[in-house]
Amino acid sequence: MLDNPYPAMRQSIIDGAPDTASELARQAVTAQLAPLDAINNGYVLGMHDVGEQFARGQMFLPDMMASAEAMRAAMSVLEPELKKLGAERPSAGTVILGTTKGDIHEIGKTLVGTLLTAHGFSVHDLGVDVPAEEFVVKARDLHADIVGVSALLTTTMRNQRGVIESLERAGLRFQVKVMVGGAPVTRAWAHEIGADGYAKDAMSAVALARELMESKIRANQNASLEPA
Ligand code: HCB
Repeated sequence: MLDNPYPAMRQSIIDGAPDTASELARQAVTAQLAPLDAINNGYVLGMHDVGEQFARGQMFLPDMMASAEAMRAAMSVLEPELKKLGAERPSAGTVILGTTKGDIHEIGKTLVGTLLTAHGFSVHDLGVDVPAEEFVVKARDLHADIVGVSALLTTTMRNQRGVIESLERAGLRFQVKVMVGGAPVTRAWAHEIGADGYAKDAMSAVALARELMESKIRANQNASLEPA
């Protein structure tokens, strides 16, 4: 493996080169490099470069798709390594995860799911383009603790509010915490729509999910101490 493999990992995403991306990931696994370091210091930086070049008109949709393919290739090598970390632990909580309706960006949402799994959460990934009602049905059926809603487009962010409103209408809001994320999402937006928290990346999502579980457990304990 290269002394510093991160620039090559980053470049493999910019180049939209799945074979190189997965080969570098395999080398990283063999060299026992922490998978999350490879993701955060290499591949994700490449994704950010791609986004910037696309915004400047220096890259086009097919390039962005090739980059996403390269990212998927790297993740297919690294994800099983990350998930191993969470195997055989008692569940830290049940999380329903999905990208909101109208939005097909999946890489960030999937990474959040992988890291939550790696940290002991039971994650049910609904995929992309998920209608609000589907979040609600799954949350009810699985007695979810947390619903995580991803949105990468300014036009689909408002559907995060729709998920919260649907949970309210179904009478589930008091028992399900909602966390939101995605490139255009901010803490202020999360606050405005009444979400319980915002996470800027996958590791922060794990920390947030733990906090939300603690506050849920505290609320349940307080409720059971109240006189009947
Ligand atoms: Co897409 N796209 N895209 N895209 N895309 C973005 C998002 C732009 C910002 C690029 C740009 O203009 N600079 C832009 C959105 C502009 C806007 O609305 N403000 C954009 C656009 C415009 C579009 C199309 C409309 C282009 C077109 O068709 N003309 C189109 C929309 C399709 C649709 O969804 N209906 C489109 C399509 C695509 C693909 C298909 C080519 C591809 C996605 C492939 C796939 O996911 N299978 C794609 C990609 C790859 C991107 C960029 C380059 C990268 C996204 C990514 O994977 N980032 C992106 C540029 C960018 O975001 N800077 C660009 C890496 C991951 C790791 O980060 O932010 O997704 P993340 O997730 C983080 C974080 O947000 C947080 O944790 C994650 C992990 O660290 N998080 C959560 C995410 N969800 C969370 C949920 C939680 O509960 C908690 C935390």
